[in-house]
Order: sequence, then structure tokens, then C-alpha cells
Amino acid sequence: MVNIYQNILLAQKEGKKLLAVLIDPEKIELENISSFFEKVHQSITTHIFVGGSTDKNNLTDKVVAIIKKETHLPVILFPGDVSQISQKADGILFLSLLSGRNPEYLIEQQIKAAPFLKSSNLQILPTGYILIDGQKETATQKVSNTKPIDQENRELILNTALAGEFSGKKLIYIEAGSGATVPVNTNIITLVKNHLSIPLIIGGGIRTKKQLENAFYAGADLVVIGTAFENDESFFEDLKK
Ligand code: 1GP
Repeated sequence: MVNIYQNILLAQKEGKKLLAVLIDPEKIELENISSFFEKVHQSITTHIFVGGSTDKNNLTDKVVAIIKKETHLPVILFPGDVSQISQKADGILFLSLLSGRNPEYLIEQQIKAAPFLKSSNLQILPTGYILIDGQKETATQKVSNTKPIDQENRELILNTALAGEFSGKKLIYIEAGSGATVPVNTNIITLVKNHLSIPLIIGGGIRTKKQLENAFYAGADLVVIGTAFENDESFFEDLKK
């Protein structure tokens, strides 16, 4: 497998925009997975993220194994907790929920994950994860028991992102929450992008090609979309290569 982080950096340098399709193991219909990936491959998708706030039936490992048979795109875990680590993926967003003040998601889960990662070949991508208010109470808020940052509080969002970079994160992910009513405001994307040197990931509530383009234009290096593809696979048609 290619070096995932080096490729993201290269894309950032060349101004090439990246799109991750988020697959939630609890929601994906496995019987249709081949046709789903046909559409993925005809689209501008560059990465596959796998994860969800919960995985009550421990489906992650099985779903990752199936996905790896369907695609050569990098498959990156986006885990809600330590139980969602699969050695079959290519990489993992090693997330710290920097917007929250819950030690469980700042460091405890990471300590629990360490022994699994030490003995794995997963490419580890240290990621500062910043949850902001998408005008809908999302699963991430409930599960992490933290409050998102108000989108009006731009200074706090920027300083949180910078604190992530200065403490050694390789990526910053600003998240409005899966299924958010309002995605991350483009002014926030531009503000953070202008001050950050590491790549910026944006996700939550992006449902249209226009919103995707706006996020890219504002400065997102990689955009994550999940719900819109779950609801309507014809959205891939709008995003053809
Ligand atoms: C959620 O950012 C991702 O963690 C994607 O959000 O499901 O709203 O596209 P959506």
C-alpha cells in the first residue's frame, strides 16, 4: 500500500482535492456492495473511510475485509472507539477529540488502542478532531458526551486546530457531525486553512456537489461524505470523474 499520509501531503502541495466516502458498518447493505463500489470507482472518490459512532454487532472487521476485496483505494478506519480497529484496513485516523473535555476521547481510548496498533501494519494518522455545531444533535455528541463548538466561535475553532498542529497532529478534521443540518461554514474552512500548515479534513452534512465544491474552494484538502451516499447512490452520478 502507498504511503497514505505522503500522498495526502502531495495532493495538498499540488492543489489536488480529495474525497473520502464514509462507510458505516452498521448501515452499509453488503448485498449491494459491488454495485456501490462500481459507482465509487466511476466518481472522484480517492479514499474510503470506515467507521461510525457505534458498532454494536462488531461488524467493522468483516466489512473492512469485504471492502478490501472490492477496491484498491486506501481504506482508512475512522473509529468511534477502540473496538472498531481492524488489522485488515490500510490506515487509521488516530483521533483525539480536541473540541471536547472528556478524557475518554482525548487520551483513554488511544491508550486502549495502543497495544492493537503496536502489533499492526496499519498506517497511523494522528488527527485532531474538532466537533462543531451542525444544528443537529449528532451521534458523536451523544457517544462522546461532549459539546460541539458554536460555529460563531471562530477564534476557538482556529485556536483548537492550531493547538492540534502544535501538539504534533498530522491532520485536522473539522466535523459538523454525520447528518448535520448545516455543514462547516466556508468562512471557518478558509480561516483555519489560512493558518494551518497540515492538511485539513472537512465533513458532516455535505449533500450536494455545490457544497462539496464550496468546501474545496474554501480550503478543504479532503472532504468526507457519508449520509448523502447512504440516502441516494445517484449522488455519485454528480461526482463522476
Ligand atoms: C461524519 O464527516 C462525516 O463523521 C460525514 O458526515 O454523514 O453528514 O456526510 P455525513
